[in-house]
Amino acid sequence: MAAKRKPRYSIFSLARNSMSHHQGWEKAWRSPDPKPEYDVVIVGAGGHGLATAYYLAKNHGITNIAVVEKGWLGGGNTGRNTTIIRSNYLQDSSAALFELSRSLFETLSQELNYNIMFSPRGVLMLAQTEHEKRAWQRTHHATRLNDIYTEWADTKRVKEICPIINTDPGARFPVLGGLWQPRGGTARHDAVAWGYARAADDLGVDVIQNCEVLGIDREGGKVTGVQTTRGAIKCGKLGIVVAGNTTRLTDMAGFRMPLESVPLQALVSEPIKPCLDIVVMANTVHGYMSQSDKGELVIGGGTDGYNAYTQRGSFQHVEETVTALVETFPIISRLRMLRQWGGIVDITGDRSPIISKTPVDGVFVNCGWGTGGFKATCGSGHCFAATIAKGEPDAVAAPFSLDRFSEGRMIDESVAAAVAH
Ligand code: FAD
Ligand code: PYC
Repeated sequence: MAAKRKPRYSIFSLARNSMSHHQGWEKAWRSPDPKPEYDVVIVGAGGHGLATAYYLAKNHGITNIAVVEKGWLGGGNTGRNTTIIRSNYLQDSSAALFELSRSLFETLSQELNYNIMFSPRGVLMLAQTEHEKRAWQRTHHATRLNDIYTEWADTKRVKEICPIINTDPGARFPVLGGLWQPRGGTARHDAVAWGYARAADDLGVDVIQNCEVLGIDREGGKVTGVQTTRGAIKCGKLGIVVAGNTTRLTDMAGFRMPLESVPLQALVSEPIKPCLDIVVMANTVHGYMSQSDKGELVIGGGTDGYNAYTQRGSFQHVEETVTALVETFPIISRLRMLRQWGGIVDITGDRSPIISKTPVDGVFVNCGWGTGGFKATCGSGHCFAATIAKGEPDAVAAPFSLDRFSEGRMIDESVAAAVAH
């Protein structure tokens, strides 16, 4: 169902505004000052925080919500990722979560009345060692049992799907096949944040940028509010959705998290004519690629091997990634790289996220998405909203609680995480 909103522009107003340097264009969302008190405060206006606020308002009728953001909305990992969407995970609980999200992406433009440019162009995970082949074949069987459509592609089929791949059997890492998910793909990352922000704003949610949380107030083991750069805000419930900054926030609330924060980086090449119409991931050699609508090759590699908050990546990673990809895609060997950037990702021991209540009554966390949470934005928001509204995790979120680390109930997705870390 589309979010309830009045049409803002007619064909005439669009024509008039195109001549007037956009004067008089209505803002897509308001910029309110914080109110003294809200039912729910969400920290972090990335895709996950904004989606959570939207589903809280739409599915649970809770609209007295503030989403507070220290910078600009979508300026964290949401605006820094390489936009890959897939649900080819091994464990049943992950398959349920990531497939819920992938399927919500299919209709998200209609739901939000905002073009998020979902492009189900297909995602191919290459197998370049015998061991990797077995791991992906196992995942293929698991996804089929979970009713998620994937195919096992042999080398000939890989070449058909992706003609620019070097399938020479004499290569150092020969292509032995691949796991193909035709309904995976990409979406425009910042449009996802903007679409959720506008739809949440329409439902009465206050999205407050330039508002950093500096402290978390508690009384008798229960949250009472937050201290921010724009003053104190009281709240009944608090959702922490800040990706690589999670442990900084949970330190403020007085409990520890099983997370590490490390940089992950990506880069784009100069634009070239269309040559790659799928997403391809080569995990043994640590590189993956897709082609943007502008023609740039969007490329990423593994995480840096140290903790940091720099939102950059190390230079040797650029070199390693490109060197590795040139072996499998010789066509890119003469391309110049245009720019490179990084984000800080929060990684759990089992490479699965945390969607959970916490030791502080009224505080909920949504984190640990590591290198792979963009694809989960819709599903994560959907089930985190239910968890906050009901005070207990819903069926999809339940396996991802914090308790699993003390109970030893790991959800091992180190192969599906696909990016080495
Ligand atoms: P974010 O978008 O980071 O939002 C958190 C927000 O919290 C930020 O805007 C931040 O400013 C704010 N914040 C932090 N501290 C405070 C505070 N004290 N007060 C107020 N606000 C605060 N995933 C995929 O599925 N596919 C991919 O292809 C993919 N590629 C990636 C490539 C790179 C280079 C990187 C870095 C990540 C990639 N990811 C990918 C992972 C994905 O980007 C993240 O998992 C996802 O975007 C996390 O979204 P989020 O909303 O939780 O976090
Ligand atoms: O989760 O598919 C993914 C991914 C690709 C690159 C970074 N994360």
